[in-house]
Amino acid sequence: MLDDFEDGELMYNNREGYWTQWASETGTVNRTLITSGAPQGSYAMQVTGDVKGTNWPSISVATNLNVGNTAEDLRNTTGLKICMKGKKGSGGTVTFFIQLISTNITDYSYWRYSWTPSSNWTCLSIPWTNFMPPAYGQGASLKLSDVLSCVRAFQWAIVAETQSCTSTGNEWSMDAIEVYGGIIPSTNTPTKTNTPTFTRTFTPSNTFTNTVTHTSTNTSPPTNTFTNTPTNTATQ
Ligand SMILES: [Ca+2]
Repeated sequence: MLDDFEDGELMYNNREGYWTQWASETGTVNRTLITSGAPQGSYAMQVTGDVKGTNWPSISVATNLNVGNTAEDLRNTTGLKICMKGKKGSGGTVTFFIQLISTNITDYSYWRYSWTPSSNWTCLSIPWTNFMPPAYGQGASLKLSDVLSCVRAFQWAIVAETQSCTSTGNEWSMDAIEVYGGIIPSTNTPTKTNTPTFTRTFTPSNTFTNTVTHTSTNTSPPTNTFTNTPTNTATQ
């Protein structure tokens, strides 16, 4: 189980990977602990936010696979299990993506699974084969096995479908996040010891500098061909 939120905090997943969040331009993003109605156990996480801006705005949260924030080989696993519910904001058009953050992609053209928000909790087993490359960038030229060989984090992104967008009141709740079909091998051996060098003194905040550039060529409605160029400078 990567994270089920049963420890009642939203800073680290169960493998001590760090959760991050960011919002581009004038958007906002927050994550809060759900304490009732969770589909698994007592707690879940809710992400809320506004996607606002004039240059293909987006908001997201992400969780690193391990404490060292190193890439891991997921080729021997099958996919991602997760329970979700959500609601698109009003006032603009957005898409909800689960993205595989792999270290062999540096232009943000990550492989992604497009999720249609459901107002009721829905638990899915999403095979990696349901993740698709964007039509541009490095991701478009890779194979799924290339991506799976070096996954560093999972990201949940709410992305504008228009260059200028004001989508307010987006909600994305999640619980019971788990890689299934195998055990995640820590091939890169995170340097976690019995004396971890981090302390749990972080507070969640939007302490990132983001520069998102989307270049869209809407050749067909289901094909969102844009380019994300976030420059995230995490301040911990
Ligand atoms: Ca839970």
